Amino acid sequence: MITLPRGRTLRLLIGTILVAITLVCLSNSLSAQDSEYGFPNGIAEKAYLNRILHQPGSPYTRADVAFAQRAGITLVAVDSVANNSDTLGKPRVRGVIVMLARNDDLYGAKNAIGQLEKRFNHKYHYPYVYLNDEPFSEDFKTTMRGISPESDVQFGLVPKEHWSYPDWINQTVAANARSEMAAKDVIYGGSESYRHMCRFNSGFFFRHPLLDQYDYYWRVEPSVEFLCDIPDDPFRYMQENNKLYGFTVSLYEFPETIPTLWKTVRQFMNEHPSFVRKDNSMRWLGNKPDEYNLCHFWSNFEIASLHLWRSRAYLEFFNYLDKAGGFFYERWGDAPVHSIAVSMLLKPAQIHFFNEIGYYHNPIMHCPVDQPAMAGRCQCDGSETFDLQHYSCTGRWFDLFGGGEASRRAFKLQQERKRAERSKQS
Ligand SMILES: Nc1nc2c(ncn2[C@@H]2O[C@H](COP(=O)(O)OP(=O)(O)OP(=O)(O)O)[C@@H](O)[C@H]2O)c(=O)[nH]1
Ligand SMILES: *[C@@H]1O[C@H](CO)[C@@H](O)[C@H](O)[C@H]1NC(C)=O
Ligand SMILES: *[C@@H]1O[C@H](CO)[C@@H](O)[C@H](O)[C@H]1NC(C)=O
Ligand SMILES: [Mg+2]
Repeated sequence: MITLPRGRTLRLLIGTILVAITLVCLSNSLSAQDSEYGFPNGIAEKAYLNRILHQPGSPYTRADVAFAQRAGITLVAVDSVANNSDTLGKPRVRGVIVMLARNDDLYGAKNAIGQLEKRFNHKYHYPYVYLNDEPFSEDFKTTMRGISPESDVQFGLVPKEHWSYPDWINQTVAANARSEMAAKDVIYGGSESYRHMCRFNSGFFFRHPLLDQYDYYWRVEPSVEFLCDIPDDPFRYMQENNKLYGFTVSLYEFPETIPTLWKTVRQFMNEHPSFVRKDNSMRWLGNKPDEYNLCHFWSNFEIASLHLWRSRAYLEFFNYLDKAGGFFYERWGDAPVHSIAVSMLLKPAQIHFFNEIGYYHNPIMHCPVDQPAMAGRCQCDGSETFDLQHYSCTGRWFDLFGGGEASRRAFKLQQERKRAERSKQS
């Protein structure tokens, strides 16, 4: 509290000086934003607000602030809702489509991006970033540039330190773990590159310099399919609605791949309670704190905030898991790692189910069921969607946090149709 001195003139004078100082500070910070982002006045303020808004893990400690300063990030609570829907002049959302791929994924990459272009991006021209742990071939680059001629397309090499063993990993132990898992037929259990890939997607992709300038990313894998026209811009939706993570499919993880993951997560939560949101979404992960129900968002599709992963809370979480060694001694996937973090760091309203995006990654399909609203826009049958089948966790999501009425209706239709088919046969 500042108590102003008695005496009207003096109070007025000091008041005026305080106001003037505030105005100078404000205009300085605003013009700094303008020069950094090159937007006209007003819009710059909003874009800037948006960028700093999307930092999970509030309220921040002094250490968070110091960390943010070092990292060049400004922190504000993710909960302080700014109205971003006034997008007069529509500054571009800093969104990017990202694909990690190998040179021999070219055919699948071409297919997946071709569909995304046709369904969505030919109208928006969001840029593409392709990442690879080896240099992309000229053939890959030429072909992928040709698929999206109107978008900026960049090809990046994953730095070695993002795709190799940290020094605390005993590689003999890791190799033994791989052969044991292979012997037990655990999916990708014997693969070394798959483990580097999962660790990279968990802890490193968002640090690639080609992504520095972006706020949101859409992860696409080779050979996935986009089954519906996407008339609205999902990136803009995320930005305007303060969403930080978007999914289409959820399901149960193979328990053999993550024997000690949950134990490690619980240890992290005990040691770092300040990173765990009080109003988090962790109910989705199970009814009892000591048991993980294996639910996770299927991370081969993600539309999310890059700042979510760049936050101190997430980086500490990732480092903790990485030190525990489970990316190599077990086969921790980026899907459960991302999903557990999202559930811990975000409240349900910050997580979005992208129902309208029809999506297929072998062997699972998500198809929007809000028919006939989607009629003519999709090449899939909504009643065949995975969402409410027994191996999906999306029904649990609906139960806990709402939504999904249309999905439930379609599921009922599906059951009725199957019953009718059965009775016709008998
Ligand atoms: N550059 C590179 N990319 C990889 C490597 N392994 C996997 N990827 C990419 O990482 C992503 C996930 O790999 P996938 O093989 O699709 O793994 P998955 O989705 O769990 O399994 P399936 O799709 O069922 O095979 C895809 O975008 C792959 O192209 C690798 O060794 N090098
Ligand atoms: C946000 O602003 C827009 C335009 O100014 C207005 O139409 C809309 O109602 C506002 N939304 C909220 C939630 O305040
Ligand atoms: C790595 O593990 C193997 C097998 O358990 C062990 O013999 C070896 O001493 C370990 N190496 C280091 C550097 O700890
Ligand atoms: Mg895949």
